[in-house]
Amino acid sequence: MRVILASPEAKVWSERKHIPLGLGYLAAVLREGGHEVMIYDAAIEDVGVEYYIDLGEARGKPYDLIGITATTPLMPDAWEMAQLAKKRGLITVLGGPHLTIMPLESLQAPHHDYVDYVFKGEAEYSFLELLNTLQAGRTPDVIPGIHFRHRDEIVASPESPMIPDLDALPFPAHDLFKIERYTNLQPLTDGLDPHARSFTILTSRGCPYKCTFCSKPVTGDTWRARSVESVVAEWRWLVNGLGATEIGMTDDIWNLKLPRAKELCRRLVEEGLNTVPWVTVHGMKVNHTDLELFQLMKAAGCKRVGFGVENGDETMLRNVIRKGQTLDQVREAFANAKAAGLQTMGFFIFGMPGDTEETMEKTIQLALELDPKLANFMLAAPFPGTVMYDMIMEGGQVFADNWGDYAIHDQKTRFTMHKDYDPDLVVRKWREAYRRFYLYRPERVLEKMMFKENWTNLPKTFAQIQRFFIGSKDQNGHAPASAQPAKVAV
Ligand code: B12
Ligand code: SF4
Repeated sequence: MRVILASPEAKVWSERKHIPLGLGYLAAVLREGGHEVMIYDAAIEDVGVEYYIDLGEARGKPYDLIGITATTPLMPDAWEMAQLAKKRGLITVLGGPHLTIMPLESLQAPHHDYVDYVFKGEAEYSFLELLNTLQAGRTPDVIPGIHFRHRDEIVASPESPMIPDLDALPFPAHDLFKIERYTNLQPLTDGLDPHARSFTILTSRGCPYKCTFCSKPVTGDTWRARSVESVVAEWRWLVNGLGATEIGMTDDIWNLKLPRAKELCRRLVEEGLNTVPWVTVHGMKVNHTDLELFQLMKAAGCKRVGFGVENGDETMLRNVIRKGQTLDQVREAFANAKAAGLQTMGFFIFGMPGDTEETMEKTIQLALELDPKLANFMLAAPFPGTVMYDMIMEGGQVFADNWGDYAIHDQKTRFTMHKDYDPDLVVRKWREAYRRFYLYRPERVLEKMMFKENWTNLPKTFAQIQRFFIGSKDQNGHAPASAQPAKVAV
């Protein structure tokens, strides 16, 4: 079959473009199975997906099916894309994190008019099975994780167990990405290179921790690691075969097993693959690190490490966020990473249930104390299916009424709780954090002024100043009263 695998544009991340790796994995498996695949990522394209659909038609090689990926905030765009494709006669399939949490929603009105199949979970093998079934002219029956309408009923198959042997999967079809259109992975600190050849790599899937805000429906609680040799072989292909200029590790927790993490670094050095800089895009876990790991990472070409710090209050960390780490472990990890010569990034969340002026102040104080190169302050977003969502529903109310509102970098809160929780205060403290970290310290201001991108792209600079330091009328505080109560069904 001829297939388009598509991702809508994540507007909130418009300034940094990452390859949608999940589509790369699906593409690789479908290609091995004999299907013809193109990847369409709206974030880097100048034309809509319909352009390629029409082009295929005009050239006498029409596409048969479109597979669309979506996280929660991308759902409105995913539905729009499915609608466009359906109008042109394609079979439409949806998958990804949001569909894993809420597979039925997209098969109900009004979406069932344009969504044919939905997949829950890791879908490399099951999606291939669907394509083979359709190609053979058969009706799909029981395929792991598949959901579809048959007459007036929804057929829902149980999800398959998570793929146990990740080494058995082919490498993602990195060659199908228009890689020169992606930016470097951390433009906030490095400048936005619009022609970086930045690839991401996944060395493991899953995470055994259970942070209450974290929505990890796809990769789950069981950590599954690829062998070091398999990772090194993919790394070699990226560097020597595809000319990578930067690599980002996107595992949930690549450093869970310290000896394996160290072994990977040693092998990168031995192979001479340490010439291309790499970063940990998502946080490392502080309590699975030591000085030697950071030194080995540095030797292996790593430039920057990120850590999920989340909150500066020990009780919040332990009882509300359930992060499984202490503040001392956070301090130690930052100190060791800096001592090894790595740049650091810290991720902090504002407005978790139970956050007060005092705890948020402690978070700001901790950020100032740790003083990472980049501090990322985020507003808590209650993704459905998380413990945090349940905590809120016990005594509060979610007032985001559109999945598009679930982008965690948008400057508005999305829920309220009992009388001690003040959504407006949360936004004020969040903005204060940015001001105190980036604006009120001369060394930081100087650093920003030396940053070429801030002068060569003034409209963007002003937009960021507005967004992080000032805010606009409709972005301050929570959603308008008309958006309440919650219209979100879980
Ligand atoms: C790297 C990453 C990013 C990168 C790049 C994202 C990109 N372009 O793909 C950046 C930093 C830009 C990013 C941004 C955001 N991210 Co992010 N990100 C990740 C991370 C760590 C890895 C993604 C990945 O490669 N996974 C590995 C692949 C193999 O899995 P997958 O993509 O889910 O694909 C598999 C299945 O889902 C399924 N599948 C996927 N698509 C399709 C399509 C079809 C048709 C089918 C049949 C199957 C299918 O099959 C795939 C293969 O098994 C995940 C955490 C995680 N463990 O997945 C979070 C995660 C996806 N992100 C998340 C969030 C919240 C966001 C943001 C919304 C944050 C924000 N700013 O508000 C944005 C949204 C951006 C977007 N594109 O949607 C959440 C999503 C939760 C949810 N309920 O949707 C996750 C799960 C993190 C978490 N634990 O909370 N993210
Ligand atoms: S450690 Fe990271 S990936 Fe694991 S549950 Fe916590 S936030 Fe999610």
